[in-house]
This record gives sequence, C-alpha cells and structure tokens, in this order.
Amino acid sequence: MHKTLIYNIGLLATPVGKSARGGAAQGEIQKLENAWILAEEGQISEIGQGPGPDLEGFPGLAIDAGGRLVTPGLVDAHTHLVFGGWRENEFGLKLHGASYLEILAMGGGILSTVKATRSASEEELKEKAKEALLEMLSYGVTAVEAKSGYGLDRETELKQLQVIRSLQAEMPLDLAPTFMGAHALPPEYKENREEYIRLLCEEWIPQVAQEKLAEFCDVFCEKGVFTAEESRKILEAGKKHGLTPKIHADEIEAIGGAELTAELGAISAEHLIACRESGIQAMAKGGTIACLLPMTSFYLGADFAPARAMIEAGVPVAVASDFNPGSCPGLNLQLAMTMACLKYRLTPEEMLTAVTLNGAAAMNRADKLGSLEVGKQADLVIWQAQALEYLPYRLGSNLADVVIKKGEIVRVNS
Ligand code: IZC
Ligand code: ZN
Repeated sequence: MHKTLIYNIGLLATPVGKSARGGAAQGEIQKLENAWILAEEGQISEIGQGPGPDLEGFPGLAIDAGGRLVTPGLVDAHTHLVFGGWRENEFGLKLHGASYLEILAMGGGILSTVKATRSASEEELKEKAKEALLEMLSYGVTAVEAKSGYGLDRETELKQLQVIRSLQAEMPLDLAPTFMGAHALPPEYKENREEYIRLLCEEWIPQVAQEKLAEFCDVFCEKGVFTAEESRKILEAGKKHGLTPKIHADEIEAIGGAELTAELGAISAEHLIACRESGIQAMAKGGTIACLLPMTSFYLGADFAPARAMIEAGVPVAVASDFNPGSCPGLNLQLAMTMACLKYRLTPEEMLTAVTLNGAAAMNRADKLGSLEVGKQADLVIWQAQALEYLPYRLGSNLADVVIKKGEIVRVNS
C-alpha cells in the first residue's frame, strides 16, 4: 500500500465537512498546531498532533513541512480554461472608454475568442490549456472547473469539452467540465435566436450529456446576451438530461438571473456583482452557492459583489478566478484571496472556506475535496507561511511551496 506522511506541520488550517458552509459556519475552520497527516493510496487515513508515526523505516514518502502552514489544495470553481488566442487589443479599447458589452455588441469580446477557438486544432487548445493548468498548480490550485462556450457551434463546443476530458486523463488536477454553449449568441444566429436555443436544448445538450462530456450546464444571463426566460429554458433542458445548473448572473446588470436559482435548484450562481436582495434571498432559499470573482470586478473596474450580505443571509460564498481571455486574463487565485479579504471583507477563515470547501461544493466534489479530513483526497499545499493571515496579506506573491495531489508531490516552487 502506498503511504505518504506529511509531518512537522506548524499549522494545519482547514474547513470541515462534506458540503458548502454558509453563514457563521463559513468562518469556522479547524486550526491544528504541530500536526501530521497520513495518506494511503492518495486518501487521508489519519490526522494527528505531536510527533506522529515513526520516521525510521517509514514505508512510503515522508515529507517535512518545516513547521509551516498547510491547507487543502485550492479549488478554482469558475474558469473558461479552454480558448484560442488572447484579447489584448480590447485592453486598449477599454482604456479608450469602450465597455465590455459595447465590445461584445461590435462583434469583439467573446465573439473574437470564438473565431480563434474555432480555428485552433484540438491539440493547440490542449497545449494552451495545459500551460494554464501548470501555472495554476504552481499557485497551489489542485481542482478546477472548466467551461466550454467559445465554440457556439456543435463541433467546437465538443472540441473544447474533449480537451478538458483529455487533460483530466493527463494532469494532476481534478477537472469539472461545464457545457456553456449559451455563452453568447453566435453571429450566424443573430436574426434567429430561437433556433439557436432550440439547437442547444434539443440537440447539443442531449449529445453532451449522452457522451458524458459535461456535468454542469451554464448560461450567461446578461443584458444583451441571454434573458432570464431563455436561461431558464436552457438550464431546464440541461437538468432534464442530468446536467446540474450553474448560472452567470448579475455580472453587469441584474436581469433576474440570481432570482432563478431557487426554482432551478442551481448548484451555484456566479459573478453576482449587481445582485439584488431578491437574488440573495432566492439563493438562500435554494441552497445555491454564490461563486464570486473579485479579479473580474477589478479588471472591469466594476463594483465588488455584496459578499457580506450573502454571508449574513446564510448563502455559502466561494471565490474563484474566472480565468478567461476577456474580463480576467489572470489565474493567480492567491490574488483573488487577497481581494476577497480586502474588497468583500471576508475574514481569512471565511476566505479559506471560499477557495477550498465551498469551491469544491460548487463543483459537486465536497465529498472528496476541499478539506483535510480522514476519507478525503490528500490534496494539500505546504505554504511559505506560518499563519493563515499571511496568505492574503502578501499581495501578489506566490507563497505556495510544495503542492501535493493524491499524496504525491506534483509541484515544488522553492
Ligand atoms: O470571454 O469575456 N463574462 N463571460 C462572461 C466572460 C466574461 C468571458 C469572456
Ligand atoms: Zn465566467
């Protein structure tokens, strides 16, 4: 049996449980000093404090944490991982005053990434996404949600999902695939949106589900993109075929996306910058996780989502990167952690839950990921830090040192 021991942990900080934590519970994490973790076959079998198992003749891999901080591997629960090209030209346009939705309406934005993604080969897309995953791993991220949505035609949407599937087979990260054919209306259907929605609901969703290429279905519910009614229809079609609903809601304007979550039983609503009280109440009622993306707020020069109001209403908050070539070309989740504390006013404890257990729950993987407890996967980070607060405090530095996935060392930064 393959064993791994991580010993001499100065502080082990982790949320606890197999489901999302909301309200006061989001800030209740376990802190164990002078701890050790034993894993067998990639799963945690024992956690203790004090000297721990004898190192002499230990039958497996023994890793000295050097008296430092250990947390669960970070979970990035919202990314647009697979895409062709970049959009640095929009950076200039924005600084000359164009808004995100104006650029999209001019055929740029998502639609320019669609062109680049359609013309890239599966191999090219895979290489590019693989580089991003390796960079994420260097920041201590060990699980990632990844959306399609830059094909907007059957062939390219399937190509993106195939890339995610083949990366899952090769890479030491857990990937959760989401079908997002409803990311924008493709130019070919500009005059015929009903037909595009029919294709999504009656042809592509059934095929994606049948080929088990995705677990979730997501829609960009936004002014000028998909209405709340259209979003409901698409997410219900997904549900009928076993795809769990997620929704991009209230990113720029509140048009009723968050309010749909309770009736749809959405696992998460994402962005929520402009979320209204009625949206927060719907999420609380539906047990929906609010997946917040502070780097996107920063990058768009927009407001920050009302995270404290969500926590007060008992809505579990997750924090993710939103890595994409438009509104957040960055994937450093540690930077999002700092922003979550400073801009959402999350405590370091609430923030840790947001980037671990609640992110895992938004990916329907809280039974095996997102905390360091017996029975969970041994995914963890040994940090260049002694205290939890040190992580959000050191703005912009990469503090991850040793990254461990299923009990194996997969990245060392020092
Ligand atoms: O490519 O602009 N908001 N989708 C919804 C995005 C941002 C990604 C993009
Ligand atoms: Zn997104």
